[in-house]
Amino acid sequence: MRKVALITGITGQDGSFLAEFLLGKGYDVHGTIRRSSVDYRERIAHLEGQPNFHLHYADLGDSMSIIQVVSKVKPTEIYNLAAQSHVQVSFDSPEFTADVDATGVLRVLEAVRQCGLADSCRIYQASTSELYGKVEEVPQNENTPFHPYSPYAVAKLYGYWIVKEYREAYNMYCCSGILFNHESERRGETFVTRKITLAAARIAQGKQEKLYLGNLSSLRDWGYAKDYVECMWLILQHETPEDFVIATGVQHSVREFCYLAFKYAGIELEFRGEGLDEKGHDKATGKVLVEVSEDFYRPTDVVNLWGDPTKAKAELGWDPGKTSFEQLVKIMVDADMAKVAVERAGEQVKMNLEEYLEKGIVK
Ligand code: NAP
Ligand code: F7E
Repeated sequence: MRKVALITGITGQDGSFLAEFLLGKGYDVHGTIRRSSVDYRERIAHLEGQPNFHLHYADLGDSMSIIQVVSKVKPTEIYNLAAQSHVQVSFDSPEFTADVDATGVLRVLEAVRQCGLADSCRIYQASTSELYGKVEEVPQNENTPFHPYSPYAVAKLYGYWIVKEYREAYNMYCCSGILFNHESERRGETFVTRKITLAAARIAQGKQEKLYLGNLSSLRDWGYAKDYVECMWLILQHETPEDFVIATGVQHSVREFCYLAFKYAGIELEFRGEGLDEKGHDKATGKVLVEVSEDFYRPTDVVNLWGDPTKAKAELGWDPGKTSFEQLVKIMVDADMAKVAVERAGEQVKMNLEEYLEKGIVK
């Protein structure tokens, strides 16, 4: 049987892990990339050149490009991961977010129908715990009512419903994974976890003075992205197309994440004060290393996400406890400590070279 996967958003955190996972399972993996003046393909650079790994230009805002790639590749599975995925950015670019995260999903579904693949191609939609937004119950499961609380979440809610509509109207195998936050050493640097681990590494190695954050009390159910992409695949292997909540079932605050990340970087923090006046002090020196800035507060913020992965555990056999919160933070801090050390070594080499050139030691 042909195993051909098409991943939209392959250059992203999840897309890169999923591509590795599917290649390991013997799939032909095709991914869509966007043209940009600078190439940002570092997450998948190591896969390029493999015989069963292929890239195509397409944009979720351009239905013709999607139809073209779907008709050419004829995938047996589509993983629609492409999105404007930053909640804060969705307040600044709400129309673009709606076009890609809402209408973009419709474009993928229609492309599959118009290419005559409705009966043969399974579709995974990257849905999100942000649908629960201003939460109506804790923890959240597949039956919890939605209350989206950002332009991003509202757009993703359309994606969720249009997938359900196509499943029921056209009997298509399409479903949504309602994934809670998942992070990794490949996480974008403006999401709170990565912002923290990178800053902790830089501060520990003398490359940054302070870290400014927004709401420290916000609660999230954070998992490891590598574990979550396996679940995307499991959802599409299920006998019937169904939606699943994917989460660890464990909740922590931004403050706790921050404390642990600095601890792994060798700094013990002590938080004092409240609200905008709260500060994270280095316990050993008393120096303020973390401050709160209003700039990182959102017009409406989702503050109490906590997932209940019972269904995924029972029906997919997925293990939500594979990577603990502590292990996740450690993986991220270790990777950023190494990254900063390499950057420092590079700077030193450059400085030495400049000095040698100046002194005429090398020409
Ligand atoms: P990410 O790192 O931000 O990656 C997003 C991907 O979408 C990138 O490859 C990006 O391409 C691509 N993209 C953006 N706009 C596009 C457009 N107009 N046309 C085509 N591609 C476009 O996100 P992620 O963390 O991997 O998340 C993957 C998906 O899961 C997203 O849909 C996200 O909303 C959803 N999700 C994520 C989480 C999480 O915690 N990570 C939780 C729930 C749901 P460029 O590289 O060119 O920008
Ligand atoms: O914020 C608070 C912020 O930007 C988490 C996306 O992958 O997960 C992600 O969305 C929390 C929020 O992720 C800062 O207010 C405090 O309460 O890391 P984040 P997110 O908004 O949860 C969901 C499931 C997705 O679907 C999305 O695609 O942390 N926070 N201080 C901060 N957040 C950021 N970014 N920066 C801060 O300085």
